[in-house]
Amino acid sequence: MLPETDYPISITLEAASGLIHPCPNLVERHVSDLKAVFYDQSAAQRLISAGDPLVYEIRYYPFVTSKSDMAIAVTRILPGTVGDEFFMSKGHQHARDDQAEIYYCLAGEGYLLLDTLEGDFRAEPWKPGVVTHIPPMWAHRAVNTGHEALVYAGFYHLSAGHVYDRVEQQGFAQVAVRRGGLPVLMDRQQALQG
Ligand code: S6P
Ligand code: ZN
Repeated sequence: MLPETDYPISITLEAASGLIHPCPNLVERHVSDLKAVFYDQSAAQRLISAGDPLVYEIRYYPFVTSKSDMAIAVTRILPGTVGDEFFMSKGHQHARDDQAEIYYCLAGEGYLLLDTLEGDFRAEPWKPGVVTHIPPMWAHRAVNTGHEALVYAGFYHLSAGHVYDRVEQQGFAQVAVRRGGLPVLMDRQQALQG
């Protein structure tokens, strides 16, 4: 007889809404939870004072067995901006240097921004159906540049761990901003200088 945890499990995922059933874990992040990562700190503070809106929510299901620890996390980023910078996830690296992750874009449009924080940067354009492999040690952040919610699923090992400090302190090389009504990527240093 196997332990209870070691039998197959199925859950359901609604691509358009990002809902999973069952959903044992829900995390909400408001502007105040990721204030430090937006380049326009005054705009972030104004939004917090005006009610601190929700930026995104994460629903995740841990598939933990006696010998493995995979998980699925479905993130739904709302449309919006802080100043002219699009709503985005906080961004993190994995604590373990042997832990990759796979992201699958389910709804909406935007970018997956990837940065080694040591000189390499990539922006992967996202629309429904795009699957991106995130190699170990690349910090990753999704940005919603559209008018609807951006929904994506991540597949990873829980033991990968999350490190947010370096992203918070250093930022990514580029930011996604709305200029002339359109989304553009620009150097963060240039954005900071106005
Ligand atoms: C976990 C995975 C995602 C993110 C989520 C929110 O490894 O990459 O579930 O946690 O997209 O991003 P963040 O940066 O707030 O954790
Ligand atoms: Zn991750």
